[in-house]
Amino acid sequence: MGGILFIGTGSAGERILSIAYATFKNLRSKENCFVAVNTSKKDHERVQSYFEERGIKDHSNFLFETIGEETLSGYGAGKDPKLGQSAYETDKEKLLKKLKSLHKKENFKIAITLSSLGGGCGTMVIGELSSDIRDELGIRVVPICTIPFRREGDLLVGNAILGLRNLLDKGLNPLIFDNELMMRFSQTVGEGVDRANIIITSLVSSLVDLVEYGGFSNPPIDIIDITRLITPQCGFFTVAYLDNLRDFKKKWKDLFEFNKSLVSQPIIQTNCFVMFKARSFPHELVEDVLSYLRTKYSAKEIIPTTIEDKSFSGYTIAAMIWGMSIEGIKPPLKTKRPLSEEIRKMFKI
Ligand SMILES: Nc1nc2c(ncn2[C@@H]2O[C@H](COP(=O)(O)OP(=O)(O)OP(=O)(O)O)[C@@H](O)[C@H]2O)c(=O)[nH]1
Ligand SMILES: [Mg+2]
Repeated sequence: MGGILFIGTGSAGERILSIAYATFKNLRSKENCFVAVNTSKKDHERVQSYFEERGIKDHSNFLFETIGEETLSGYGAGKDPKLGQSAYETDKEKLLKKLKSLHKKENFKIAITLSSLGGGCGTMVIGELSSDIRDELGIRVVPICTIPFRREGDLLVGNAILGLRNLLDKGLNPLIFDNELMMRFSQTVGEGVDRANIIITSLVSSLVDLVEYGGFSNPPIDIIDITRLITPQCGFFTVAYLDNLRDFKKKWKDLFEFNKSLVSQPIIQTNCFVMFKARSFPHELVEDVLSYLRTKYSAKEIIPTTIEDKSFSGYTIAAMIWGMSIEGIKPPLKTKRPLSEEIRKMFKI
């Protein structure tokens, strides 16, 4: 009783959810439930074979829901968010009925929805479904979404803006993972996407840790507390980890900044959740981090918590920070073109 309802929408949402499920055993615990909502049946089959390859025999709490099958015949929504939205509208009643009955059985504490913005299915469905879960199931929702590599072009970038606007219009303020930041690490889009997925799934696993250990943390914390920090317009997350305390004391700030899921600036003030995790975490370092959040991120409200357990190795700081500007996202959410194309456009040749 009282786990997390995870929802993945579209190809990326479903893929990230399945990677998290396969990688972190603690997630699979039966009080959590995973639902992949997609127009593509192929994606569902892919995930099923992936579970098979990984030797995960029991995945009974990972459910597959196909939407819009009548019109889209089980294929993707062709990067057209209108098609994704109408697929959702068609099957919404049936889907919400299932989610309601799951919630009645499991009494979820919170829902976490995951999607990329940019494609046909996930872009609008994440906003629609998140707000329906909030309004009709009465659960608080934390949406997490990716925004496209800028070179993916006007269609995907434009779709992502549409999806973001839809979330904001519904009073949902997502945690954003900017795929573009992964260009720093990778030669290819595929490599960047893999790296992005590792970081997002680690965040998901930290949230599950919070449910598992939150009652023993200092101060004790309930994952629902996080939702009162959510404030416009959007948020980011970051993780800093090292196994050696001496190095960690010197480098945590660089790691914290380098691993941010989004680069932007606070609109005015921010609200922060920060989790410290180690076998035992030094008090003065906690103080340093809190004062850093106050000065660098104009943090107004901070919920800090320390989770200490003999089984933990190394030192981890995981933070989620809301109150960041969408206008201020860097690089801006618009298409990056090769220089030659820009010149041609400029001179109309
Ligand atoms: N981080 C991350 N981004 C992904 C992944 N797969 C796709 N993307 C990004 O997601 C965007 C496309 O979204 P998809 O999820 O593929 O699209 P969809 O919602 O399934 O839409 P349709 O296929 O048109 O129905 C692009 O910006 C991709 O770079 C993934 O596994 N991880
Ligand atoms: Mg797809």
